[in-house]
Amino acid sequence: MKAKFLLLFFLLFYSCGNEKNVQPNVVLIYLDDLGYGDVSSYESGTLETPNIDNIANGGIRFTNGYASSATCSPSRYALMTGTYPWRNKRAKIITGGNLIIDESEMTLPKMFKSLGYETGVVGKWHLGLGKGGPVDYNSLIKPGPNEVGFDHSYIMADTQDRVPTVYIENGNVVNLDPNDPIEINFGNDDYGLPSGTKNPELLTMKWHHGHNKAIVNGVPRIGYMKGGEKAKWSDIDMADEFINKAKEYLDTVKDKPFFLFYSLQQPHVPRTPHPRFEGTSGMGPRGDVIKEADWCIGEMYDYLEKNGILENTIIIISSDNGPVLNDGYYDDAVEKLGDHTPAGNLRGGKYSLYEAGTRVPFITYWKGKIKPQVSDEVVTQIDFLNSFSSLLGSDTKSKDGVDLSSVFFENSGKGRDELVIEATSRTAFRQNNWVMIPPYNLPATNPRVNIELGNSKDYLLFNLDEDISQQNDLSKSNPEKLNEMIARYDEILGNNKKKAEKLELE
Ligand code: NG6
Ligand code: CA
Repeated sequence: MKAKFLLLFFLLFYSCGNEKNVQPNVVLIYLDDLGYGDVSSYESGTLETPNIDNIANGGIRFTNGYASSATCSPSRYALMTGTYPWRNKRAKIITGGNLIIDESEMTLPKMFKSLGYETGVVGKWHLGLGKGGPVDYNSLIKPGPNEVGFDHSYIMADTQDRVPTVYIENGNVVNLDPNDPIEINFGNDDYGLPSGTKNPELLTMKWHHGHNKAIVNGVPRIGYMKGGEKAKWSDIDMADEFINKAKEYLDTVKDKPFFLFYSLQQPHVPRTPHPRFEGTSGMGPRGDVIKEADWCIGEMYDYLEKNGILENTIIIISSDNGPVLNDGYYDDAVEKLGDHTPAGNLRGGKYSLYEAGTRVPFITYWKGKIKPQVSDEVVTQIDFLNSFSSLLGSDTKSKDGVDLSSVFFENSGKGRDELVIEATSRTAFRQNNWVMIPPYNLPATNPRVNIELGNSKDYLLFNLDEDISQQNDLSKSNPEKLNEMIARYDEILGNNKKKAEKLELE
């Protein structure tokens, strides 16, 4: 009897211990417009990010880590679904639009949920809300994050520069007074709040392009807004709000396996650091909000450590697209840049098919499991779904993901051989160390943001091994490689091959 009891006890103990090992928590930290060179451990630039570096230096720092796209919503779509965004016509930058993930689609949080995880998202969403037309912010908003796999959500709908400037918790606008309903529009219906064009005297931040409508907290936004006075967020407190809400959520789930998507708003415009971070970078608000984001990441790390769950938590840090300085406001990002290089030695930036559009900081960390390493393997955010699924013993697979679990979590194995990258509906192809950019009959540079987009009348071909900054086009000198890549690219894209002449500059 006693022996049986002991055996049972042993089995129970063993299975619990074992289960813990195969069900690590996951905190996916995602930044908005953070460039490859904005993180000091990436050994470029002059901005110091000690908390990100601490995680990068204790984990795997990928030097060939990619977002799927050079803008936000498509990258987030690929991150969540493991599907190339160019397969989904709606996966474009969202301005008040509907949810671009189909409720029937497999998602990262759904995969975790199927294994018994608690799943939460705190921060920027930008994957759309509702369906079938304009969203009514005055009743339960769905479908949204809670309908595509998250048990809990505390989000900003689109971006900090778009209305409505309110938080949404599990489908309800936080602090909404029913007697002061919210109305917004992105057309020409000028109502409600004073606007940037009509009331420049009310501005504390000036607009450069776009961003000339509803003024909230002195900052003009994209879109008009009326109502919702008590629900409006405070921009300078947004970083604190998100980290506090993330911790509050973790307080409720920390004893179970959990997946948290912690999606920071920095350093997207408008850059509104809390006063305690003002001036900390010497680079104006863009640098200051990166310092602020770095502090938030340190807070998250400390939380996990203090609660005794750091060892059993995988931390991922990445960004949804590359860097931009002037993205629509005069905020000294250009003037105070100094020697800092947000894109590192990569060409282009946000919106670009050149490397800096999609190659971003990319870090995996698992204390005691992952050994510190710098990896040159090609990895993408599209691969998280398949890789976590494989790590956790699930059969779930996405359409375009590759199982890179050994590369991400075991310091072994090979990355991708090929990858189609996307930038505002244009696509290009990376194969091993080669990049081929097809012709696009569009301006070479977006003059408003001053970024080279990778558009050219002819094919471009680069060898990243020898030419990481994409200065030497080899399309004429190596037609064999070019043709080989065009053939494979056409094969992957199939019917999705874009007609360059149909595209417009977004
Ligand atoms: C663009 C905005 C830009 C930024 C971007 C979305 C204008 C002229 N430009 O339309 O400021 O908000 O959308 O950025 O309005 S993203 O990182 O979320 O994709
Ligand atoms: Ca972004």
